[in-house]
Amino acid sequence: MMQILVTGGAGFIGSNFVHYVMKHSDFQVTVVDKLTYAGNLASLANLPTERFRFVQGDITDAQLVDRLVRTVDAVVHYAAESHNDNSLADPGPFLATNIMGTYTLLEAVRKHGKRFHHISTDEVYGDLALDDPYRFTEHTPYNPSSPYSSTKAGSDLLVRAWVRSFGVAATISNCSNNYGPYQHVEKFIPRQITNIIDGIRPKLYGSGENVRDWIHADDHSSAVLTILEKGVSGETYLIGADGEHNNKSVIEAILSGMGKSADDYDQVTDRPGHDLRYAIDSTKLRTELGWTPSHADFTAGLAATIHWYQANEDWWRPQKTATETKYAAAGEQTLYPTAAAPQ
Ligand code: NAD
Ligand code: TDX
Repeated sequence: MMQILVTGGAGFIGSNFVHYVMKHSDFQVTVVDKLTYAGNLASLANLPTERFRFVQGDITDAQLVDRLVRTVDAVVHYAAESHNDNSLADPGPFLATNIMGTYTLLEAVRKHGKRFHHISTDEVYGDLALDDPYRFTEHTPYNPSSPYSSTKAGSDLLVRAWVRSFGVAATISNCSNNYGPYQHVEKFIPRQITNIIDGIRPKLYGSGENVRDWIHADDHSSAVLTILEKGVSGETYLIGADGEHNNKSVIEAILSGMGKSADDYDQVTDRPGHDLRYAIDSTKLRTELGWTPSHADFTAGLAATIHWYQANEDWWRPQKTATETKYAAAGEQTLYPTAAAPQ
């Protein structure tokens, strides 16, 4: 029975992965998580104690990391500072966790000869034109735009160097935008759903023509489990589910799905350096490892996600006011109230 260490397992995608692994494998799971503003123990409630344990700690703590890595067969590394807007306001924590944290883990897996899987993002490739016929592949050159994506790119390169120079058995996956339960209310989809619940108009950055390639968190989890079990050491796999939608259409779909007028949102200050379009070609993962997504219907997935936030207000309510206060303090301003704005 495999024992795995999941870093960042109290965050959005890490907690979804832990639930997925509990259901679809017999692995024993240890989560190490610092419980930053983004970590939430409530996302890991009711897991079987005989297969799951939680350790609060920082992945830059070399002694702790060494002690934990020694006891497992493999490390799945999700922990990161993950929000682009925060990285524009204060890049420091992104360098500490994303770069130094990954370095600390790599040194421990090198010392103890353990398998490592590194979770990364399609943002390392920069962005695409709206009409570009090509999507990102494993061969696309790195070209990150933000402090967040540049630290993720740096961490990917560290993993590659530890494979080549020290023979560490590691794989990397770069995934597109995830949605689903347990996502922090600072992120695009949960922010709009919880705004509407609170009677606040959704906030669209700039024109909203920006495209994201949406994948359900469960499909990300099934891909990572597949790579962990069948992936070839030293290889990178792109994870995506052909879910391209522009932000404007997603806001309209959320409003309609919650019984509101589709134009009842505000256009607000655009994100500096805002990437225009991400799109993943996941042919390698599908053909070489036989993975397929099972949540292909974005409309159905979005409806289930809206329902989850409506049913789990206790989970997100404690973060909501602080998150909106942070956006206001960062200078977010309404540019063009749409037709339905109150006069
Ligand atoms: P998240 O912000 O929801 O969760 C991050 C978790 O890491 C939190 O629980 C936090 O407490 C923990 N953490 C932060 N710093 C830590 C430290 N120094 N030591 C230990 N724990 C620490 O992020 P997420 O959206 O779940 O993203 C998880 C991973 O997936 C990240 O590596 C991110 O780059 C990657 N990713 C995210 C997406 C997406 O759409 N959200 C897409 C592709 C890849
Ligand atoms: O209120 C908003 N209004 C808005 O229009 C917010 C919070 C965002 N946006 C836009 C910006 C992006 O074009 O929506 C899109 C998605 O924004 P985020 O949820 O902040 O995600 P993004 O910046 O695309 O990055 C996400 O996907 C890749 C994750 O946060 C990263 O961790 C992951 O690497």
